Amino acid sequence: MLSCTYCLTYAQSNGDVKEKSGNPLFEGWYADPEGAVFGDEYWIYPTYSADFDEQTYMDAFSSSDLVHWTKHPRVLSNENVSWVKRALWAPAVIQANGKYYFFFGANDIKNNEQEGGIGVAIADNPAGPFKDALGKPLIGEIVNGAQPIDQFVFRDDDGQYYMYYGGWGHCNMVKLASDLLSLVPFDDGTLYKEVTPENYVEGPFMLKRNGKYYFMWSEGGWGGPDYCVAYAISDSPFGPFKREGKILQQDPSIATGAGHHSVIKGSGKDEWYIIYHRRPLDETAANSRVTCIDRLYFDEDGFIKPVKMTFEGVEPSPLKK
Ligand code: FUB
Repeated sequence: MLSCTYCLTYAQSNGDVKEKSGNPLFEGWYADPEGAVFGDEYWIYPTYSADFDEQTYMDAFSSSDLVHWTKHPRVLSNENVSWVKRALWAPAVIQANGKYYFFFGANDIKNNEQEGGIGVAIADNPAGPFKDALGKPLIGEIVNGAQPIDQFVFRDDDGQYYMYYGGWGHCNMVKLASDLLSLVPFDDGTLYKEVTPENYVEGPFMLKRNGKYYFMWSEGGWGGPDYCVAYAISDSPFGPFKREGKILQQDPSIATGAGHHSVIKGSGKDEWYIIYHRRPLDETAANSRVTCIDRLYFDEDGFIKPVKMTFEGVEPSPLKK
Protein backbone atom coordinates (compact mmCIF):
# COMPACT_ATOMS: atom_id res chain seq x y z
CA MET A 1 0.00 0.00 0.00
CA LEU A 2 1.20 3.52 -0.70
CA SER A 3 1.97 5.33 2.52
CA CYS A 4 -0.62 7.87 3.48
CA THR A 5 1.45 10.82 2.26
CA TYR A 6 -1.52 11.72 0.14
CA CYS A 7 -4.17 11.22 2.85
CA LEU A 8 -5.14 13.95 5.27
CA THR A 9 -6.02 13.51 8.91
CA TYR A 10 -8.48 15.80 10.61
CA ALA A 11 -9.98 16.08 14.07
CA GLN A 12 -13.75 15.91 14.45
CA SER A 13 -15.57 18.09 16.95
CA ASN A 14 -15.74 15.09 19.35
CA GLY A 15 -11.95 14.76 19.22
CA ASP A 16 -11.88 11.64 17.04
CA VAL A 17 -9.21 11.76 14.35
CA LYS A 18 -10.38 10.78 10.87
CA GLU A 19 -8.66 10.49 7.55
CA LYS A 20 -9.63 11.92 4.20
CA SER A 21 -8.21 10.96 0.86
CA GLY A 22 -6.59 14.31 0.13
CA ASN A 23 -6.32 15.60 -3.44
CA PRO A 24 -4.53 14.56 -5.58
CA LEU A 25 -5.20 10.95 -4.68
CA PHE A 26 -1.70 9.72 -5.46
CA GLU A 27 1.67 11.00 -6.58
CA GLY A 28 2.52 11.55 -10.24
CA TRP A 29 1.06 13.09 -13.38
CA TYR A 30 -2.04 11.05 -14.21
CA ALA A 31 -5.02 12.12 -16.36
CA ASP A 32 -8.34 10.82 -17.74
CA PRO A 33 -9.04 8.63 -14.69
CA GLU A 34 -11.53 5.82 -15.16
CA GLY A 35 -13.01 4.73 -11.84
CA ALA A 36 -14.46 1.25 -11.39
CA VAL A 37 -15.80 -0.91 -8.59
CA PHE A 38 -14.79 -4.57 -8.74
CA GLY A 39 -16.09 -6.62 -5.79
CA ASP A 40 -14.96 -4.93 -2.57
CA GLU A 41 -12.38 -2.72 -4.30
CA TYR A 42 -12.28 0.62 -5.99
CA TRP A 43 -9.97 0.89 -8.98
CA ILE A 44 -8.67 3.85 -10.95
CA TYR A 45 -7.12 3.48 -14.39
CA PRO A 46 -5.59 6.77 -15.56
CA THR A 47 -3.51 7.90 -18.53
CA TYR A 48 0.17 8.33 -17.72
CA SER A 49 0.36 12.06 -18.45
CA ALA A 50 3.67 12.60 -20.25
CA ASP A 51 5.06 13.35 -23.71
CA PHE A 52 3.13 11.27 -26.25
CA ASP A 53 6.24 9.22 -27.16
CA GLU A 54 6.66 8.25 -23.49
CA GLN A 55 3.05 7.09 -23.16
CA THR A 56 3.70 3.42 -23.81
CA TYR A 57 2.24 1.99 -20.60
CA MET A 58 -0.43 2.52 -17.98
CA ASP A 59 -0.45 2.12 -14.20
CA ALA A 60 -3.53 1.41 -12.09
CA PHE A 61 -4.47 2.12 -8.46
CA SER A 62 -6.74 0.18 -6.10
CA SER A 63 -8.32 0.97 -2.75
CA SER A 64 -10.68 -0.65 -0.27
CA ASP A 65 -11.93 2.69 1.09
CA LEU A 66 -11.17 5.55 -1.39
CA VAL A 67 -8.54 6.90 1.05
CA HIS A 68 -5.61 4.43 0.92
CA TRP A 69 -4.41 3.59 -2.58
CA THR A 70 -2.11 0.85 -3.85
CA LYS A 71 -0.21 1.39 -7.10
CA HIS A 72 -0.12 -1.41 -9.69
CA PRO A 73 2.62 -0.52 -12.18
CA ARG A 74 2.32 -1.17 -15.91
CA VAL A 75 -0.95 -3.10 -15.97
CA LEU A 76 -0.96 -2.49 -19.74
CA SER A 77 2.06 -1.76 -21.89
CA ASN A 78 3.16 -1.95 -25.51
CA GLU A 79 5.03 -5.14 -24.59
CA ASN A 80 1.60 -6.83 -24.74
CA VAL A 81 0.06 -4.84 -27.60
CA SER A 82 2.41 -4.86 -30.57
CA TRP A 83 0.68 -2.12 -32.58
CA VAL A 84 0.83 0.47 -29.76
CA LYS A 85 3.67 2.89 -30.47
CA ARG A 86 2.76 5.97 -28.40
CA ALA A 87 -0.06 8.10 -26.96
CA LEU A 88 -1.71 5.35 -24.87
CA TRP A 89 -4.75 7.23 -23.59
CA ALA A 90 -7.88 7.18 -21.49
CA PRO A 91 -8.64 3.62 -20.28
CA ALA A 92 -12.11 2.14 -19.87
CA VAL A 93 -12.10 -1.10 -17.90
CA ILE A 94 -15.02 -3.41 -17.27
CA GLN A 95 -15.65 -6.85 -15.85
CA ALA A 96 -17.61 -9.19 -18.10
CA ASN A 97 -17.71 -12.85 -19.09
CA GLY A 98 -15.54 -13.75 -16.07
CA LYS A 99 -12.71 -11.51 -17.31
CA TYR A 100 -11.55 -7.90 -17.27
CA TYR A 101 -11.59 -5.93 -20.52
CA PHE A 102 -9.28 -2.93 -20.85
CA PHE A 103 -10.19 -0.56 -23.69
CA PHE A 104 -7.68 2.14 -24.63
CA GLY A 105 -6.79 4.63 -27.34
CA ALA A 106 -3.36 4.58 -28.94
CA ASN A 107 -1.08 6.26 -31.45
CA ASP A 108 -3.09 9.55 -31.79
CA ILE A 109 -3.96 8.76 -35.41
CA LYS A 110 -4.65 11.73 -37.70
CA ASN A 111 -5.90 9.84 -40.78
CA ASN A 112 -7.07 6.39 -41.85
CA GLU A 113 -3.67 5.47 -43.29
CA GLN A 114 -2.08 5.50 -39.84
CA GLU A 115 -2.30 2.43 -37.60
CA GLY A 116 -3.95 3.00 -34.23
CA GLY A 117 -7.24 3.86 -32.59
CA ILE A 118 -9.25 2.06 -29.94
CA GLY A 119 -7.98 -1.33 -28.81
CA VAL A 120 -8.98 -3.91 -26.22
CA ALA A 121 -6.85 -6.09 -23.96
CA ILE A 122 -7.98 -8.83 -21.56
CA ALA A 123 -6.80 -10.14 -18.19
CA ASP A 124 -8.07 -12.51 -15.52
CA ASN A 125 -7.78 -9.92 -12.79
CA PRO A 126 -8.02 -6.12 -12.58
CA ALA A 127 -4.27 -5.69 -12.04
CA GLY A 128 -3.47 -7.36 -15.33
CA PRO A 129 -1.20 -7.92 -17.10
CA PHE A 130 -3.67 -7.08 -19.87
CA LYS A 131 -2.93 -8.69 -23.23
CA ASP A 132 -4.09 -7.60 -26.66
CA ALA A 133 -7.29 -9.43 -27.60
CA LEU A 134 -7.40 -8.71 -31.34
CA GLY A 135 -3.88 -8.02 -32.63
CA LYS A 136 -5.26 -4.83 -34.18
CA PRO A 137 -7.51 -1.92 -33.16
CA LEU A 138 -11.21 -2.57 -32.58
CA ILE A 139 -11.90 0.84 -34.15
CA GLY A 140 -9.01 1.96 -36.34
CA GLU A 141 -10.58 4.61 -38.52
CA ILE A 142 -12.05 8.08 -38.32
CA VAL A 143 -15.85 7.91 -38.65
CA ASN A 144 -18.14 10.99 -38.63
CA GLY A 145 -15.07 13.15 -37.92
CA ALA A 146 -14.44 11.48 -34.53
CA GLN A 147 -10.85 10.65 -33.71
CA PRO A 148 -10.94 7.07 -32.31
CA ILE A 149 -9.98 7.85 -28.70
CA ASP A 150 -11.62 8.33 -25.28
CA GLN A 151 -13.96 5.33 -25.35
CA PHE A 152 -16.34 4.57 -22.52
CA VAL A 153 -18.14 1.22 -22.29
CA PHE A 154 -21.63 1.27 -20.82
CA ARG A 155 -23.73 -1.76 -19.90
CA ASP A 156 -27.45 -1.06 -19.98
CA ASP A 157 -29.89 -2.85 -17.68
CA ASP A 158 -30.84 -5.29 -20.45
CA GLY A 159 -27.21 -6.45 -20.63
CA GLN A 160 -26.43 -4.69 -23.93
CA TYR A 161 -23.00 -3.03 -24.08
CA TYR A 162 -22.55 0.28 -25.89
CA MET A 163 -19.36 2.18 -26.44
CA TYR A 164 -19.31 5.99 -26.66
CA TYR A 165 -16.11 7.48 -27.99
CA GLY A 166 -14.51 10.26 -29.94
CA GLY A 167 -12.24 13.26 -29.98
CA TRP A 168 -12.04 16.29 -32.29
CA GLY A 169 -15.51 17.46 -31.21
CA HIS A 170 -17.43 14.42 -32.44
CA CYS A 171 -18.95 11.60 -30.40
CA ASN A 172 -20.06 8.27 -31.87
CA MET A 173 -21.75 5.36 -30.21
CA VAL A 174 -21.46 1.72 -31.26
CA LYS A 175 -23.07 -1.49 -30.10
CA LEU A 176 -20.69 -4.19 -28.85
CA ALA A 177 -21.10 -7.95 -29.30
CA SER A 178 -21.48 -9.92 -26.07
CA ASP A 179 -17.81 -10.98 -26.22
CA LEU A 180 -16.95 -7.24 -26.38
CA LEU A 181 -14.53 -7.89 -29.22
CA SER A 182 -16.53 -6.72 -32.23
CA LEU A 183 -19.19 -4.22 -33.25
CA VAL A 184 -22.71 -5.31 -34.14
CA PRO A 185 -25.12 -3.26 -36.25
CA PHE A 186 -27.95 -1.22 -34.80
CA ASP A 187 -31.51 -2.13 -35.86
CA ASP A 188 -31.17 0.17 -38.90
CA GLY A 189 -28.09 -1.74 -40.09
CA THR A 190 -25.55 0.99 -39.30
CA LEU A 191 -22.48 0.43 -37.13
CA TYR A 192 -21.87 4.01 -35.96
CA LYS A 193 -24.30 6.64 -34.68
CA GLU A 194 -23.15 10.19 -34.10
CA VAL A 195 -24.60 11.47 -30.80
CA THR A 196 -22.50 14.64 -30.37
CA PRO A 197 -24.02 17.13 -27.91
CA GLU A 198 -23.55 20.90 -28.06
CA ASN A 199 -20.00 21.99 -27.07
CA TYR A 200 -18.74 18.39 -26.90
CA VAL A 201 -14.99 17.99 -27.33
CA GLU A 202 -14.00 14.54 -25.95
CA GLY A 203 -14.07 12.25 -22.90
CA PRO A 204 -17.67 10.86 -22.95
CA PHE A 205 -19.12 9.12 -19.92
CA MET A 206 -22.54 7.54 -19.31
CA LEU A 207 -24.33 6.85 -16.02
CA LYS A 208 -27.83 5.48 -15.45
CA ARG A 209 -29.72 6.54 -12.33
CA ASN A 210 -33.43 6.14 -11.58
CA GLY A 211 -34.10 5.16 -15.20
CA LYS A 212 -32.48 8.30 -16.66
CA TYR A 213 -29.34 8.33 -18.79
CA TYR A 214 -26.80 10.95 -17.67
CA PHE A 215 -24.41 11.60 -20.52
CA MET A 216 -21.32 13.67 -19.66
CA TRP A 217 -18.33 14.93 -21.62
CA SER A 218 -15.38 17.32 -21.58
CA GLU A 219 -15.33 20.74 -23.24
CA GLY A 220 -12.50 23.17 -24.04
CA GLY A 221 -8.86 22.28 -24.71
CA TRP A 222 -7.29 19.75 -22.34
CA GLY A 223 -3.96 21.60 -22.37
CA GLY A 224 -5.45 24.85 -21.07
CA PRO A 225 -7.22 26.20 -17.98
CA ASP A 226 -10.78 26.20 -19.40
CA TYR A 227 -11.16 22.44 -19.79
CA CYS A 228 -14.39 21.42 -18.05
CA VAL A 229 -17.20 18.85 -17.86
CA ALA A 230 -20.84 19.26 -18.94
CA TYR A 231 -23.81 16.89 -19.08
CA ALA A 232 -27.19 16.02 -20.53
CA ILE A 233 -30.09 13.88 -19.33
CA SER A 234 -31.97 11.55 -21.66
CA ASP A 235 -34.63 8.83 -21.56
CA SER A 236 -32.61 6.70 -23.97
CA PRO A 237 -28.99 5.55 -24.39
CA PHE A 238 -29.23 6.88 -27.97
CA GLY A 239 -30.08 10.43 -26.85
CA PRO A 240 -30.90 13.07 -27.79
CA PHE A 241 -28.40 14.58 -25.37
CA LYS A 242 -29.52 18.13 -24.70
CA ARG A 243 -26.85 20.03 -22.81
CA GLU A 244 -27.94 20.99 -19.26
CA GLY A 245 -24.79 22.85 -18.23
CA LYS A 246 -21.34 22.53 -16.68
CA ILE A 247 -20.75 20.41 -13.60
CA LEU A 248 -16.95 20.70 -13.20
CA GLN A 249 -14.63 23.57 -14.05
CA GLN A 250 -11.57 25.46 -12.86
CA ASP A 251 -11.63 27.20 -9.49
CA PRO A 252 -9.06 30.00 -9.00
CA SER A 253 -8.53 28.91 -5.39
CA ILE A 254 -7.99 25.21 -6.17
CA ALA A 255 -6.89 24.26 -9.71
CA THR A 256 -7.34 24.82 -13.44
CA GLY A 257 -8.09 22.50 -16.37
CA ALA A 258 -10.51 20.22 -14.51
CA GLY A 259 -12.00 17.59 -16.79
CA HIS A 260 -12.00 14.14 -18.38
CA HIS A 261 -13.79 12.45 -15.55
CA SER A 262 -15.67 9.32 -14.54
CA VAL A 263 -18.25 8.68 -11.83
CA ILE A 264 -18.47 5.80 -9.38
CA LYS A 265 -20.97 4.81 -6.72
CA GLY A 266 -19.78 4.50 -3.11
CA SER A 267 -21.01 2.14 -0.44
CA GLY A 268 -23.99 4.25 0.63
CA LYS A 269 -27.39 4.78 -0.97
CA ASP A 270 -27.16 7.35 -3.77
CA GLU A 271 -23.52 8.10 -2.79
CA TRP A 272 -21.60 9.22 -5.87
CA TYR A 273 -18.04 10.34 -6.54
CA ILE A 274 -16.50 12.14 -9.49
CA ILE A 275 -12.94 11.18 -10.37
CA TYR A 276 -11.23 13.64 -12.68
CA HIS A 277 -7.94 15.31 -13.49
CA ARG A 278 -6.95 18.91 -12.86
CA ARG A 279 -3.88 21.10 -13.10
CA PRO A 280 -2.27 22.51 -9.93
CA LEU A 281 -2.39 26.32 -9.80
CA ASP A 282 1.40 26.63 -10.03
CA GLU A 283 1.58 24.51 -13.22
CA THR A 284 0.91 25.46 -16.84
CA ALA A 285 2.42 22.54 -18.79
CA ALA A 286 -0.26 20.57 -20.66
CA ASN A 287 0.71 17.25 -19.11
CA SER A 288 0.90 18.51 -15.51
CA ARG A 289 -2.36 16.79 -14.60
CA VAL A 290 -3.22 15.05 -11.33
CA THR A 291 -6.02 12.64 -10.45
CA CYS A 292 -8.53 13.84 -7.85
CA ILE A 293 -11.83 12.80 -6.31
CA ASP A 294 -14.77 14.77 -4.92
CA ARG A 295 -18.41 14.14 -4.11
CA LEU A 296 -21.03 14.40 -6.85
CA TYR A 297 -24.58 15.21 -5.76
CA PHE A 298 -27.94 15.14 -7.51
CA ASP A 299 -30.63 17.61 -6.51
CA GLU A 300 -34.19 16.55 -5.70
CA ASP A 301 -35.25 17.01 -9.34
CA GLY A 302 -32.48 14.74 -10.59
CA PHE A 303 -30.13 17.44 -11.90
CA ILE A 304 -26.41 17.24 -11.11
CA LYS A 305 -25.18 19.95 -8.76
CA PRO A 306 -21.95 21.77 -9.69
CA VAL A 307 -18.98 19.95 -8.16
CA LYS A 308 -16.98 21.70 -5.46
CA MET A 309 -13.33 20.80 -5.97
CA THR A 310 -11.36 20.34 -2.75
CA PHE A 311 -7.84 19.72 -1.47
CA GLU A 312 -9.25 17.48 1.27
CA GLY A 313 -10.91 14.91 -1.00
CA VAL A 314 -13.35 12.44 0.49
CA GLU A 315 -13.96 10.43 3.65
CA PRO A 316 -13.48 6.65 3.73
CA SER A 317 -16.28 4.66 2.10
CA PRO A 318 -15.34 1.02 2.61
CA LEU A 319 -17.24 -1.42 0.40
CA LYS A 320 -16.58 -4.37 2.70
CA LYS A 321 -19.02 -4.38 5.64
O1 FUB B 1 -4.60 12.35 -21.99
C1 FUB B 1 -4.68 12.36 -23.38
C2 FUB B 1 -5.88 13.09 -23.87
O2 FUB B 1 -6.05 14.28 -23.15
C3 FUB B 1 -7.18 12.38 -23.67
O3 FUB B 1 -7.45 11.38 -24.55
C4 FUB B 1 -8.09 13.53 -23.80
O4 FUB B 1 -9.39 13.27 -23.40
C5 FUB B 1 -7.41 14.54 -22.94
O5 FUB B 1 -7.72 14.39 -21.59
